Amino acid sequence: MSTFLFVTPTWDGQLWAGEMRKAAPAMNVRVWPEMGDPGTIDYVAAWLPPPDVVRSLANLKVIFSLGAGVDAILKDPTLPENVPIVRVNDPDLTMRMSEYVVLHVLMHHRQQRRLDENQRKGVWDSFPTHAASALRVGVMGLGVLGQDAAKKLALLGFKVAGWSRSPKTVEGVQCFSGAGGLDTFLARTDVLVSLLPATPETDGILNRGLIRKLARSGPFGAPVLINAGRGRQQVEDDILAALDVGELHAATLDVFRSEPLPATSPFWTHPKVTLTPHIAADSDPAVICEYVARQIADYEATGKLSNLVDRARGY
Ligand code: NDP
Ligand code: OXD
Repeated sequence: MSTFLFVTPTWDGQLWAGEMRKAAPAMNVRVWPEMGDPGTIDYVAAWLPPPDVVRSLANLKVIFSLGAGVDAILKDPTLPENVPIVRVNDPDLTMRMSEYVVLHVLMHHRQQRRLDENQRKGVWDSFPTHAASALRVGVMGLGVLGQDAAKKLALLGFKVAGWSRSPKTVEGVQCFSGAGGLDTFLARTDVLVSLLPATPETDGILNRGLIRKLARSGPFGAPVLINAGRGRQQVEDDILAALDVGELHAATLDVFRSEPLPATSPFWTHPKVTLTPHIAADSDPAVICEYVARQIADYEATGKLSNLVDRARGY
């Protein structure tokens, strides 16, 4: 019988363990810190593991992330080097992210915040609106999540482009890549959506310099920023300053440098900011445990794993 350990100090480990027992009834499931003999653990699911815990699992076969991002695991400086890391790539999570991106692009496009404010004040202002085809959306990160969101936006009629590290071909989406493609991508973008992973290269990428390279010829005269990637990508003072002087028209932010967002953050009350508490694409415990159980069954049958993390790239 294989043994599976949850090391998720900021999540409800018992809840996850319950779902894992349903998904893999033959598995012996434990929750850190009650892990028993570390040498008996075959598989671990980790999210912000304390240093040395994962390293102490001498016979570990696979490390699982319970989300699509792996920064919360790679942050552990003591992580064993030779154990593969598998991340989540599941239609449930992908659909949740696409719902979020489509919702917020549409919200800005249809000026819903302005309509809500008018309703609150009892103002009947039927201002002119524009077609989806008038808005150029640019998705940074054309991975599993970025590609799906980009395709769904294109189906709605938005002019969609994407930017990734390596060149891509995505139907209905104009693709740019690498440092060489970034400025052209930004210059044609009215609504910038970030679905990038947190890596040393993407740290602070959403800064004033980048914001100034975005298009200003769109329907709102200034660009909109939507970030559901990671907070580390944001230079938050730059975003606030850009909103204040009108270099940004509005922003939707799901992720922040510090989470939970401190009560003192100006983002809470900024009139041009819509914020959500890192819920763009929740990991559903039942769904993700089934995904992990499937991976383990495949691994034990064939020795193969899918959706492996490349530690050198950081995602
Ligand atoms: P993928 O690994 O599938 O895609 C990442 C994309 O980013 C790839 O297209 C990759 O390029 C691109 N990329 C990475 N580094 C760079 C760079 N330096 N320059 C340009 N492009 C780059 O990840 P997912 O789509 O599954 O997830 C993306 C991220 O979304 C996660 O890492 C996580 O941070 C975030 N997330 C947020 C959630 C939330 O609730 N807010 C929920 C789930 C995920 P290439 O294709 O060339 O490799
Ligand atoms: C993830 C997340 O990476 O929820 O899946 O942020």
